[in-house]
Amino acid sequence: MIRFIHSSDLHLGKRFGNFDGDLPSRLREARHAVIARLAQHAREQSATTILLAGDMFDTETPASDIRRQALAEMAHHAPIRWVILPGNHDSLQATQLWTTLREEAPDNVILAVASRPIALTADVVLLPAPCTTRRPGRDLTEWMDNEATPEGAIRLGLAHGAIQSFSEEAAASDVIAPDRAQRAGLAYLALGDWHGAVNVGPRIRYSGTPEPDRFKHDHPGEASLVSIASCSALPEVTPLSTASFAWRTLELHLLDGNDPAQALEALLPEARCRRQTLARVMATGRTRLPTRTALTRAIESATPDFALLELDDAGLTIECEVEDLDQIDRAGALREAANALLAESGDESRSANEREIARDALARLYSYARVAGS
Ligand SMILES: [Mn+2]
Repeated sequence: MIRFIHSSDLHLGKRFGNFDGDLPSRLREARHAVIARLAQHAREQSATTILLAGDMFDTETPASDIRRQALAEMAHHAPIRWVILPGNHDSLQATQLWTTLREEAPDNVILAVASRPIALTADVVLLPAPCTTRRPGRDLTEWMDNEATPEGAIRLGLAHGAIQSFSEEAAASDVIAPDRAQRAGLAYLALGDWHGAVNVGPRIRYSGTPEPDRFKHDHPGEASLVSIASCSALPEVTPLSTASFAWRTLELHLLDGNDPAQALEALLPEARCRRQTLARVMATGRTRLPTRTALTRAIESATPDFALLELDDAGLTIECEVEDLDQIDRAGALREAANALLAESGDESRSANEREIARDALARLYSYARVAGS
């Protein structure tokens, strides 16, 4: 019997350079804080071991504070054991990183840096497949098929990479055989790389990242609690919530006549959660310029509540009536600019990006004109 926590893709030290202000450091700090949260779950659930299936670090050269503070936090939670697997972001090619980790790792941290079995207990053997390079170009789990272990032992696999071409970033030649658990007689294959939790089969699973780092997956951060009774028993998997930030894509469908402020408010999470929420509002539907302006105002008014609030209006069609353009001006240079932007925003011979720029500019021109005229 073994009970452990499976996690991956902590990406400690990730810089989040595409965001402004305090947000990058808040997101970076949240990734570090996940270590303590995983340990707390392990204690509460009587799990003895935490398997990290690759990409613990975001880069091959994490800053020394990132590395040392992570190891100090892990040491603090002994006797819980941590197993760290090199992923594609922190592969074995980063020789300096792994040499330093070997010198600094506390006793309760196991570095799974070789394709060799590691005895976790008398009857549980871990078969790790560390990433040798960023793009290994072959299935690194293949060796597990022929590796003998004591009779009746529970065989656990640990690997990082794609099982299909839906990987975060690996090339197709790196694909892990989706039936590896079956072929290698594994009770469970713990995978990392995909940042959302995915059950690939009864014995093979991506834990997902414990702290989401992008909008793509639209899935709360979690880790997997895994209990296995014997080498033939099916693993029992329970998700554990681990994230401090939520990344949410919210679809706002507008029709003209809708009050965008009301529609937005109905969509947004409750006030207290907003500080820890990054939200992207995807507006769709059709509106006229006044509604579009009211939507921008509603977004601007809610923005200070959030870690991040963005509007993506690429799917929103602006219907423009002459009377709307009349609000900008009845004639003259501004009106001509508005006419030109309206024509560009609907000109199918232009790229989607050009049309979007024209649409945004027209909406801005309208809102400036309204402010100036009011
Ligand atoms: Mn990753």
